Amino acid sequence: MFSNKEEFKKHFLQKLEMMCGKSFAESTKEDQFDTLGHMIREYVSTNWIKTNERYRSEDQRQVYYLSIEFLLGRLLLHNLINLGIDQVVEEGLCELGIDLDCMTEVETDAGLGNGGLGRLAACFLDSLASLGLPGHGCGIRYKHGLFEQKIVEGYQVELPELWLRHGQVWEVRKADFAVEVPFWGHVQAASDHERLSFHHMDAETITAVPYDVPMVGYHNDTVNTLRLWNAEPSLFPIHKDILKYKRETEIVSEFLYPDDTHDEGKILRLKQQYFLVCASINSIVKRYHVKHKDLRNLHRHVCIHINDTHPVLAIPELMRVLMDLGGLGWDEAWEITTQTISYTNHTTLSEALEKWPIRIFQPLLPRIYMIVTEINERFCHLLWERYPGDWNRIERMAIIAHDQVKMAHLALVGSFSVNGVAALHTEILKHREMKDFYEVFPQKFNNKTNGITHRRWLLKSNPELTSLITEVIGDSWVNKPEKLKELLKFHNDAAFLTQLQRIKQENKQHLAQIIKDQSGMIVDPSSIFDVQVKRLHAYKRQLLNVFHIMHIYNRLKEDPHYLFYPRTFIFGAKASPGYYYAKKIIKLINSVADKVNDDPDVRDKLKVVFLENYRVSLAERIFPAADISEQISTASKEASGTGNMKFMMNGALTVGTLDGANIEIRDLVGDDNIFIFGLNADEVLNYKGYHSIEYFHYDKRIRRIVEQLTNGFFSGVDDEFEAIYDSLLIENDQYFVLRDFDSYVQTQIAVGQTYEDRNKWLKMSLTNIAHSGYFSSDRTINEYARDIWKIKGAAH
Ligand code: 26Q
Repeated sequence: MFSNKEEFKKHFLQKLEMMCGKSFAESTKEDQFDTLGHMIREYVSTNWIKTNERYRSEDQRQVYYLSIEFLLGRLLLHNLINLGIDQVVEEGLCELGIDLDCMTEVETDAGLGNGGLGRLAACFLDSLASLGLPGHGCGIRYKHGLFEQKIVEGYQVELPELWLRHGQVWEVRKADFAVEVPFWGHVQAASDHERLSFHHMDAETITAVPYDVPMVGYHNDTVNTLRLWNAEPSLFPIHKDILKYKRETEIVSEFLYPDDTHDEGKILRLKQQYFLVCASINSIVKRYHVKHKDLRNLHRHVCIHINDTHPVLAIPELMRVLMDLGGLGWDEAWEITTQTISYTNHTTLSEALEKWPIRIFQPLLPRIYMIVTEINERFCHLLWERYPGDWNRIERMAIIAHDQVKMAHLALVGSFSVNGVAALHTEILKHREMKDFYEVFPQKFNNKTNGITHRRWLLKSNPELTSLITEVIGDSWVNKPEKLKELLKFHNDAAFLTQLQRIKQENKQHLAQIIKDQSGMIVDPSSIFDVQVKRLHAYKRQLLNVFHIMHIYNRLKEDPHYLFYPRTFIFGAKASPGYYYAKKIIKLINSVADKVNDDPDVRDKLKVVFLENYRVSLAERIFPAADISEQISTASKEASGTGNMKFMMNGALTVGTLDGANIEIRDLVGDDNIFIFGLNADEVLNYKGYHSIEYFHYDKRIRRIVEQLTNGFFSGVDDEFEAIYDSLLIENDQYFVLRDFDSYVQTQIAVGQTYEDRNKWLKMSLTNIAHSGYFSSDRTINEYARDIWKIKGAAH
């Protein structure tokens, strides 16, 4: 249907009139976007059906990736590229007077996620489809994704986000596959045919209706599925108050991570988790039954992967389905469940480990709670046999203890594979955070270093660099990104390095324009673009970056002739709405920006930009334009990071600690092609006797900066930064900001000096691009497929 641009134009115009009831001349940009979107969806339908038929006929093991987040971003250009019709469409539209780039801007990001974990899930779906692997996503169709961020007078303001305005074009509602999800009520035991059975009585049910989104593989005719569940009232509500029931039902898929500081919010979050899990498991089992009768073989045909612990109720839910619906006994059901479920851990921060109070869990999910209790009892029994008398250990490891259900323990016990997301992270899990469990289940633990899809983060976001690479090494790297290494032979090729520089410069000009459009600020594209974009968290240490900027500012004020290569510091970050400290850091960044950008003494050397509403589509503009990638978390705290890989792939150099996947970046490019500073993980984890106050007393630079937080340096905001001040001096700076300050400043001096040797810089940049193929999520997914899921791609 799209084989040439004439055909495309004809179809497009016909479709537009049919869909919108308007002539082309009357149509809006939105009409045109909807038309193209629907054409694409129809175009992929044939292959979508064929892919499903193929999986059924080949009877391949299917993987289901359960995740509470999928941070997809925009899909229009992504789909066009993967289908291989981007050029035909671009040319066809151009002849109609439509600019494809402008059209892509109409689409609102599908922001069904917060950050790394959600974007990883989206990259994985792209790799699964592009490798022709039978892997599908299961998630929630939040009506509102992550909030839209506005900065008003330096403060973050959150606005509700409405992605469905334009997201609807990609989804297909499948009402006939709806699943009933039971909550509340009580469990009745009955004995039939000498077997004890359990019945969930007086439950309130919510209907989960699937909306399927096609996941289009790259040039391979594979179309997998992302199934997003929408919460709707059941047909026969037992409630008298129908409006209340409708409201309580629909809210389950209304917001991503609603506030959990109150019990009401907590119940809602747990409801969401069970809603996702129950709907997904039941639809997986239903699909299994199309071809297979005996549930005893489920694990041979199905793998269910849980993305962190948020979907961990998949374990008791599968037990429930196997026993209560399938009639299997406990031991058989447990064997199958623990061979079906695999689990990825994304954090070692103890505050991020999920625990649910029994008083919330038990009434909401009475049958699931019973099953978790039984899992816990059997597990504690096993521990007792292995460690007789070691009550402390059993108390530490129990799934239920101190009136709480520990979700990570449930995941560790009920899965056959547990993986961390970078080498260091996995080692920390094995030898520290999950040491007790590693001792009992060493065979379960493995590492799968994260990756990113080079199709979105290079092909789509940096078409100029993509063309240059293809020009010099051919296009086989697109399917085998490891081949980017062939670029190393251009290390001494002056003409190639000049091209590389030209492309970076153009990308910086694009970003400068975006900055101007967003804030009115003029930044100089020949300055160093030094970028930190990621969620705002104390452990990610945006504060260290800010302190460095304040230091440079102070230095320039003291000595206007201080030799300093002009820099533009760029930030993008959303803070969780209830995270007070993180919001103060945003205010601080903006206060520093006001101070610095307004000061004629430093104006030509220093600029600070806070880009509002950091999200996938903005990230696609930022990574290609960066010179410096800030990856400065306190060592041992960042599980992996994935932004670090996106920067590297686009030729930015990393300034980073030896944390997460930074270590693997360093191992690949070597110490000469990365700027490493600060304490390492061992030093952080075993630090004895840190007294931040000493750094305040003995380092004049630090004292001055810390005092500036509260001494009126920022006009009109005297007590604004007290919490930051206190975190450093009263709470003893738990993220070692002051401890790493000097090392960071020294390293930044080296960065500035290196940049002045442009040839050297470009070679370093090239080395980074050349080694970035390892971080393609195709490599990561191939490892999951080989080691965990035991699945193979289809031969074409
Ligand atoms: C926990 C308890 C209660 C409610 C919510 C949560 C919660 C929510 C979201 C805990 C964690 C998350 C998200 C974690 C996340 O995004 N982690 C990041 O995952 C990336 C992909 O593996 C890594 O690269 C990052 O290092 C890691 O921070």
